[in-house]
Order: sequence, then structure tokens, then C-alpha cells
Amino acid sequence: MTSLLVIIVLVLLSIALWQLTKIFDLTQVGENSNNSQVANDDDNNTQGYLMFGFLAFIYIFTIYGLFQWGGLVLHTPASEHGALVDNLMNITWILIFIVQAITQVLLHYFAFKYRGNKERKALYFADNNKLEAIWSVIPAIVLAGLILYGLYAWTNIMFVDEDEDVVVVELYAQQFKWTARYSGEDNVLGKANVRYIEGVNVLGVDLSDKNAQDDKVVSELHLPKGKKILFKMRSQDVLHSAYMPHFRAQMNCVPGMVTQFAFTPIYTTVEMRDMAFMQEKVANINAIRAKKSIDLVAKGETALDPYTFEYLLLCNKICGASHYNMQMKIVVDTPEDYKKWLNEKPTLAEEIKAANVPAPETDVNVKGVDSAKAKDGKMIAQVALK
Ligand SMILES: [Cu+2]
Repeated sequence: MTSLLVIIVLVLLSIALWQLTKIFDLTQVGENSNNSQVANDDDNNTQGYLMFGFLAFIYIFTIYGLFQWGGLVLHTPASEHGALVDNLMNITWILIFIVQAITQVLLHYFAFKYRGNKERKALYFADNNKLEAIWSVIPAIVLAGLILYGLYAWTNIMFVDEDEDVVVVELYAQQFKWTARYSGEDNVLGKANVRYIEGVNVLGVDLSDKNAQDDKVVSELHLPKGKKILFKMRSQDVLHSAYMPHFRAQMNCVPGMVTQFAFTPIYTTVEMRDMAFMQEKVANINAIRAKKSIDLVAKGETALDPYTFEYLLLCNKICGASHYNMQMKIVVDTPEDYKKWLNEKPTLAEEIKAANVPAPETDVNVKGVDSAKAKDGKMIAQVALK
């Protein structure tokens, strides 16, 4: 609300200033003989030099931006195909940088060189086939090269050999959280349908399907290092996008269909944390947090916790009010740790069975106490009396 008011005040101030200058101009009529609206040589010179000024501004700002914010890029990719994506991105950036550096100099130099001059007459210039061929053929070759490299990268990344030894994991998107499902021993996900969603079966897994018997549903994603993971994505409500920036992976989650993306993680979470660039990044973030904490503590609020690096699965489609907070932690483990973690998780069938166990005939259903909820500032224990 405050920012809206500030914007309104700024707009009104600009209108007032604009009107004031108009009134000022009107009061000058007749007093100054040189108030013609036609540009003279002085005006043209000023405009010509301003062109150079603007050119200097965009170059200085670009160089400043590179030094000031260049370190905020994601750095080392954590997946096998990540280097390919980064390479494509870097080549594109370098090309854009070179082309823009040359064309902007030419554009501004010619605008200066041929600035208005009373002595000069315009030259009628119909066309020049050689020139047109040059500026059509060069970009066509460069773009064709980029597109071919892009297609090569795309097929390489998106092709998954079905016979390959992959870990099949489902990512389920809904407003505003992620849930994952491991396909278990058989490596095949059981069928699922929104109609089966009930109680702990939040993904609507069809438990009459034999492939669903060993499926495991989790809220934190663990991946084994060095193994290809094939993600099958679904959405319950609207369009979401599964975005795993450190792995250079993104795929839309579309209601009514299953999309997929596969990648191989190459660094465990611990290995990533130990990298020099990451330690520097984390130290920077923590320095900012520590500084902010001083202000917070002075105001009587709690200080911020120190940050530790975690891989994340984010949503990259604006899917609603809490879209910004739709994320899930990803932990890349060694294959041994991953196996240990997954073995400790119960299957969905076991979870449903445990949830359906009738409460003991005795006085109080203790499990109900866990779901105590705060209401009107008071804790109300939902104790189910039998
Ligand atoms: Cu979303």
C-alpha cells in the first residue's frame, strides 16, 4: 500500500512539473527570438554527443554489472548433463556480448557522424545486394550453429534408454507443495488417480495395482550419486514446473498427463558444501544474515539462523499466492546412504495399514493428542474418547 501511494505521488509530481514547464515556455513567447521548434546546429551537436554519452553509459553499466553481480551465478552444475547446458548458455552469452559491443558502437557512431547539418543533403540510396547478403548470411550461419548445438544438447539430455538401470521417482505437484514417490523394488510406479486420494494416500495411488505395493511416499527427496534418476511428474491442480537449478533441470507438471525428465547427480550434498566457491557463497550469505540479525536483536526479535547449503526442488510457474514457498529439499547421498535411508521408509501400503488400525478399546486414543491444534491461542488436545 505504501509503495502504491509513493508511485501515485511520484506520477502526480511529474505531471505537475511537466505542466509548470509548459507554463514557463508560454511566458517566454516573444522575449526570445530563438525559440523555434526546428533543431539548429547546436541542438544537433548536443544530441550527437548525448549519443556517445549513452553509449558510454551502457558499456560502463554492463562492465559494472559483470563485476558486481557476476558472482551470483549458480557455478558448478551438480548433474552430468549440466556442463552441456552451461556451455550452450556461455556460448550464447559470449556471442550476444560480441555482437552487441560491435553493433552499439556502429549505431551510436553513425548517429553522431550523420547528425543534422544545414549544409548536408540526404543521399538517395535504394539498396545494396552485397551488404544485405552479408548481414543476412552471417546471422543465419551463427543462428543455425546455435540451434543445431541446442538440438544436439536437447536430444542428449531428454533421451532416456528404457532398458538402462534408472531409479524411477514420481514428483507430485499441488498448491503449494511437492510430494515424491519411489517406485520400490520393482522400479515401476503403481497406477494413480485423483479419485483414490484419501487420508494418508495423498497421491491417489491405486492400491489394487500390484506395482503399487512397494511404492514409498516421502516429503524429502533423496537421490543416489552417480545413478540416473528418471522423474515422472504429475500435477493435482494447476500448471507447476519442477525446477532443480543446481542440476540444470526443469520440466512442467501438467494436470492430466505425466511428463518426465532424467538426470544423473554427480556431487553429494556434502561434496557440494565442501567446494571452495560454495563455501565462499555461504560465508557471504551468513555475513549478510549476521548483519541483519544485529538489527533484529536490537528490535527485540529473534536472530536469523545461519544458512547451510541444500539442493532444492522449486516451482517455476506462478501457480498461486504461496508459489514462492513451494519447495522441497533434495539430498544427494552416496549410494550406500541412499539405500539405508530408503530402506527405513515404510511403503505406502504399510502406512495405510497402520493408519487403519482400530484404536485400542481402552479409554484414550493417544494418537489423537499428536494432532493437537492451537486455536484462539489455547492448545486444544483432540483427544478421542471411546
Ligand atoms: Cu507451483
